[in-house]
Amino acid sequence: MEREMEWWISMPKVELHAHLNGSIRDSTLLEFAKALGEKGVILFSDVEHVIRKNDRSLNEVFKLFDLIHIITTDHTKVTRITKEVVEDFASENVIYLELRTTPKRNDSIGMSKRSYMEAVVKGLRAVDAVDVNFAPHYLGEGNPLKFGPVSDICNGTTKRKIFVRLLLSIDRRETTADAMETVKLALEMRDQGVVGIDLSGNPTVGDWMTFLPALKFAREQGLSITLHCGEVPNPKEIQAMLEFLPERVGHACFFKEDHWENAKSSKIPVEICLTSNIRTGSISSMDVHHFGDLYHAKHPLILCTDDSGIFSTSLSGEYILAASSFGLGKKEMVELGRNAIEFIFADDETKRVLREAFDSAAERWS
Ligand code: 6MZ
Repeated sequence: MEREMEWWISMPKVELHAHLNGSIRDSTLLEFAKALGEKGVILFSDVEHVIRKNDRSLNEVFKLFDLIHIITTDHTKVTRITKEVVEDFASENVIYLELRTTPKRNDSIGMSKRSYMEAVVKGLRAVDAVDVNFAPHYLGEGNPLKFGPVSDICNGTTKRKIFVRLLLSIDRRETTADAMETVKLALEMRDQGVVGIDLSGNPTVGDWMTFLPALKFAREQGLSITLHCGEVPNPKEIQAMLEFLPERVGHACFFKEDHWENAKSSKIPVEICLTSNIRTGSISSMDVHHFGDLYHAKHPLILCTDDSGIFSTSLSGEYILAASSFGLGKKEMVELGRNAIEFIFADDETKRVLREAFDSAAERWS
């Protein structure tokens, strides 16, 4: 059993839908909460109970995020959680990570969206357990962080390596001006690994049209866009989002037949978060999850964690869950993992290096 788990962990993987503040280690969150409890800012016993709870409705998840943001939103903590989240993904052989986070402003502690993001980048630079390649221009000749053979990456003899790219999230509670500020920041930070924009937040709140001017501007300027789409039933919004032709969508739990027709004919890749969908009740059980239909229709899809901390999962765990629920073998799962490379927002050179990494892994296993 343990060897089986090791196999899934050693398989190279690509993670494209991971929210920074949803991917924090429980131990770190509890440590921060305890410190704030001692200062009298929060009541630790109440918070501990909420953090340790496992089954949450979608609305409860967003209440938890409000609490998490109170606990984590200062520059030093943002740097620490970024470092740990990257190390955790790398430790299970995620070789390319698109990490998304909502730039936050908090005047009372002198935090601007920009300084929040600088703290994130500081976290990427602080990682020492693995080699992190996060800025595209590092890919030039003689780049010390270029991938060697995948055997080096996976056999533990040399430092693991991971590519990290950033997506800046717009929260559905924000205004058009907030969203525009986020897009402008993303453009300014392209040389620090920012490759796209995500629209997320409580799907029962706000109207996505509020963000359309900012999303259009992002697209004009060459940023890629992924939208949380159909996480709750909202047929009109789903239709309009699909017509916008985002480069990817997340979740797609409440698509109706005509939405699928549309998404399939446009070949819009879907980020699938199995555990998240089941835990939040968006999908009632694995046997009715749309992964099965999409997989058999050969529609582009990518297995992702969403919030590995909140839902106590890992990307290896999501691969195991998909394989066991849909009767897929390791060969099919490696193929699925390799296909994800085609839907990343990074450049062609990065894709080429990642394909090489997968192929030499496949050779090693055959
Ligand atoms: C929609 C989600 C989400 O940005 O502070 N987020 N948005 N659906 C989900 N499914 C469960 N999970 C996370 O990370 C936390 C933020 O990501 C979004 C929410 O806006 C949440 O506040 P950051 O790093």
